[in-house]
Amino acid sequence: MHDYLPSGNGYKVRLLLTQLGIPFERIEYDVTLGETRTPEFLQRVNPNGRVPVLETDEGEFLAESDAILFYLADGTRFFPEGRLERARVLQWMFFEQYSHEPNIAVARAWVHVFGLEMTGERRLALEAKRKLGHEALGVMEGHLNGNDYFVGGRYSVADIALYAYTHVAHEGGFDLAGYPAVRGWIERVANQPGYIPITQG
Ligand SMILES: N[C@@H](CCC(=O)N[C@@H](CS)C(=O)NCC(=O)O)C(=O)O
Repeated sequence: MHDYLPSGNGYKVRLLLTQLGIPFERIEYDVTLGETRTPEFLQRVNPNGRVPVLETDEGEFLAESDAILFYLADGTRFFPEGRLERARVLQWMFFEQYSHEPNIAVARAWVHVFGLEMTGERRLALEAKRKLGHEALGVMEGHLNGNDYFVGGRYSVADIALYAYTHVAHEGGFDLAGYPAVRGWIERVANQPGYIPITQG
């Protein structure tokens, strides 16, 4: 697995691989040094210059964290069987990639990972990310108020996809105090068998 330890996108894959009991080798890149932008990486691993990328035993390279989750989880207890429920997992994963990750993960990356100096322009951009991030958290809160998990009443890769950056949202300046249902769900996910923290490679 081509990875970067602080990455929530990478963590999604690490967590699922561990919970599935699949041994894996991690190849670490420091994205703050542009190590995923070298000509070799772009040509061999991912032309989009990003991790995580799963390199299979057959020598295939699969990018995009939620696609990797689908690839690994399909046919296991982490992915439901019914047609609508399968689509619902995708619904929450697309929500994660469009409404959640670009705001909550990016705010965290600016503040916590890159430690960017806050110019006036960046402060405004960060405020915009925080506003949209809180909207996404509000949608999650609404769903979890009455549901223990995102799909079908049980833990699935929809939960893994959303958990990755939600449980570290405070590192991007998001206060979860106003989201009690989200906080309860964070605890339920952290109590799943085979759970590992984001800091574990
Ligand atoms: N949509 C992608 C996003 C991947 C992504 O943004 N990866 C970041 C680390 S979290 C990265 O590799 N950044 C390095 C760069 O853009 O140069 C996914 O879900 O895997």
